[in-house]
Amino acid sequence: MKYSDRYSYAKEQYSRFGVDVDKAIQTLKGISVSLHCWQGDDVRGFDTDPNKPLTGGIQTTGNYPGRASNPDELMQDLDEVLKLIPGKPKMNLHASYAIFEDGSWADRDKLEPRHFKKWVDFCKERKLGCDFNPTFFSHDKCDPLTLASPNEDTRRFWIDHGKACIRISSYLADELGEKCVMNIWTGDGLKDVPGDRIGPRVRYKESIDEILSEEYDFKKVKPCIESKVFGIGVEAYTVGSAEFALSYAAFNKDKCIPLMDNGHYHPTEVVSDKIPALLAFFDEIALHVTRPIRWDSDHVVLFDDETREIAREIVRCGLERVNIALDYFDASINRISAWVTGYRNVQKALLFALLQPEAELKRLQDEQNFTKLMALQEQLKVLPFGDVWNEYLRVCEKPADDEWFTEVERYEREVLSKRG
Ligand code: RNT
Ligand code: ZN
Repeated sequence: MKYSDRYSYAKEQYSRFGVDVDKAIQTLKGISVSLHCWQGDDVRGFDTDPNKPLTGGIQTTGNYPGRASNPDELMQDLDEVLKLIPGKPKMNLHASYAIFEDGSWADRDKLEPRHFKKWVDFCKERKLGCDFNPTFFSHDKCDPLTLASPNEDTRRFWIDHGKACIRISSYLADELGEKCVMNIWTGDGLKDVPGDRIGPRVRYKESIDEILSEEYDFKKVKPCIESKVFGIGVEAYTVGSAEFALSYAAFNKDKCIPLMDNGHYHPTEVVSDKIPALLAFFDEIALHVTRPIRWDSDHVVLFDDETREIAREIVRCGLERVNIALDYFDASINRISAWVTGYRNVQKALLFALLQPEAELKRLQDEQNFTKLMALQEQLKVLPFGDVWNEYLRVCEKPADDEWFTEVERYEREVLSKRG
């Protein structure tokens, strides 16, 4: 069957359920999804010794060759990724990716917008917005706590880092003309049974208060508070737990928004269900989309049930209310492929969600016709989705699923395998 015939057939199938396929494709083209720079170099960054251990309870595993080890390599890899992903990507940087030109190194409490000038140029040339993250890990000043530290000197250093990052986020938003989502996450916690649980939390709260006292326009800079259940080495106690982070965001709605990472909950909890729970109270939220296997393992995002369900809730609750970012790091496979696979799968999940006859499903639920609700949802799963996905890629002028991998193989041969 000819390609265009396949698409016409798919369109017809979806229209039987009242779904406008062309409209879904147009909508998807405009949904911004943040591409995390840290997949390219195993979260090492450029501001300190790249061989130091990754701290904060997160971990990359694997030693696949070709890791980017300087700004030029990382940007070159990002360009390769940008060639292969459809949609509207936005960059997502960590403060540790500051670029120091002419030996002008600055510690994290002293970072300035100019240290991100090269990234701004990179984004401008590619018409990308940019999100940002203070980096509260992999640094000598983690004692090992940061914003929750009982040591005033440590805490001050990290507050100053947070404030510097607000200024950098404002700069990114102004320069690029798109809002900058700035996520506050620390790995602060304890390995074993605490002697004091409230002290660190009060200090953490006061530290965030101070960071957010830095001036910024909340329409342009969106500070987020990311919660977590536990990390490696901090199994017994996490300062920024779910209740802490949510309460902070709820009590400071005019200054920040909550961020949920779907690797940061107990394994039977699902973020898809938490999205509408939060959106009953918050105007806006942010997400880190990842894939946890038994723990916050940050595997590459797949086109799986929960990713689809997360996408469906984003679409149902309002695309403009959810800031979507990727957050995973796999060092055991080709890193370009990891980036591309995850990004394309989030796009796929969003397309799948946009192709659901949501009004009809809602009506069946409200009429308590649960029998048909189940039957219909099962029917929808096997509609010719792949043909719509192919059409989307064609419209975006991006390689089909059976084309992009050959390009990644070429890049590995010609570029990655030559890196020292
Ligand atoms: C860690 C958090 C955090 C980091 C990134 C690098 O568990 O998910 O968001 O992954 O900031
Ligand atoms: Zn995260």
